[in-house]
Amino acid sequence: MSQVAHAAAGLERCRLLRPRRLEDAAAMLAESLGKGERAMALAGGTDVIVDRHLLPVDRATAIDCVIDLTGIADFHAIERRQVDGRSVLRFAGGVTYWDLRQSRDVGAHLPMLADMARDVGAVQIQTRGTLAGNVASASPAADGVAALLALGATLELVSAKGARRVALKDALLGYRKTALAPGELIGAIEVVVPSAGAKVFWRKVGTRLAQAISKVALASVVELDGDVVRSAAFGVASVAATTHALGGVSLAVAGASLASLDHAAVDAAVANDIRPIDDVRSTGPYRLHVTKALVRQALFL
Ligand SMILES: Cc1cc2nc3c(=O)[nH]c(=O)nc-3n(C[C@@H](O)[C@@H](O)[C@H](O)COP(=O)(O)OP(=O)(O)OC[C@H]3O[C@@H](n4cnc5c(N)ncnc54)[C@H](O)[C@@H]3O)c2cc1C
Repeated sequence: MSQVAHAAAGLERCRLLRPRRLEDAAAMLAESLGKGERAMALAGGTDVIVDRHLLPVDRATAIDCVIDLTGIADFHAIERRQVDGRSVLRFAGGVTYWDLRQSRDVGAHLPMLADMARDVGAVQIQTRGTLAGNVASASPAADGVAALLALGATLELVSAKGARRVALKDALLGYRKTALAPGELIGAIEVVVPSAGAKVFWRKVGTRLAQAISKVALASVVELDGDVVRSAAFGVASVAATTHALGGVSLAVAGASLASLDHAAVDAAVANDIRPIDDVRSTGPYRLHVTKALVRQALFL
């Protein structure tokens, strides 16, 4: 069931639809796009509303139809199940940072995600902003995306044509650009819980914790066989055009023993992976320095 209303969302007039089921949301999006309308999904609005209000009226793109996802049943669900002997956490598309902080499963099995959520904005943002919205916005400074990259997350994309699964690392195509096709919604995000002996790391460096976008933020999951790195996955924010997976660093350390790792070689791999820039929050050289330091902490502490 849906409710239809006319709403003044910011400066423009648009049709507002509020579906109760994800399939209905996908159908509404398809129908609106099929009519040639400009349609978009709205979750917590913490990116959308800010972006639209920052733009001068004449530069804001008119939107014909907004699909409000906040009425979808069970869209805040966090479920844990066993798959091939590993614990998998599934976050429905409406899961907020606050949901992550409150979840017993996250607290018990993946506290790094709750730590990340605690560092996003302040409580007001955490209760509205969603993990899926963080992914769909594809900002280079996305804390949630950094954590999900380190966890090797998979996106479940839903459209009127059906569902497909895409690895998050393959879904980030460039600055604010994702592989979501028009009409696709993020229905859920899944991660495999790291093994008990893994080194799991989160650290955000910014001017202050609350409300500050990061100068650099790093998440990592290092799986070990004794002292040998079986795999190392990273997600780092604010050092490249997209929140970045540091693929070169992962390759440089895989199979090596931590005790014998060449720190200079790891630093060189970091420098090769990222393209930090100067902006209002920091400088490129400082960001490079901090990223190297965080990668060392993640590997060696
Ligand atoms: C004051 C403030 C502080 C902030 N601090 C931080 C911070 O410290 N770290 C950080 O990473 N971010 C921060 N943010 C941004 C963060 O709140 C957003 O990135 C948030 O996660 C986006 O989720 P949302 O639900 O609000 O998305 P919305 O704003 O509703 O939507 C954002 C985009 O995602 C799309 N979308 C939303 N849900 C879906 C879905 N299920 N499927 C497909 N597309 C979808 C929308 O169409 C839109 O294009 C901050 C924002 C503010 C205003």
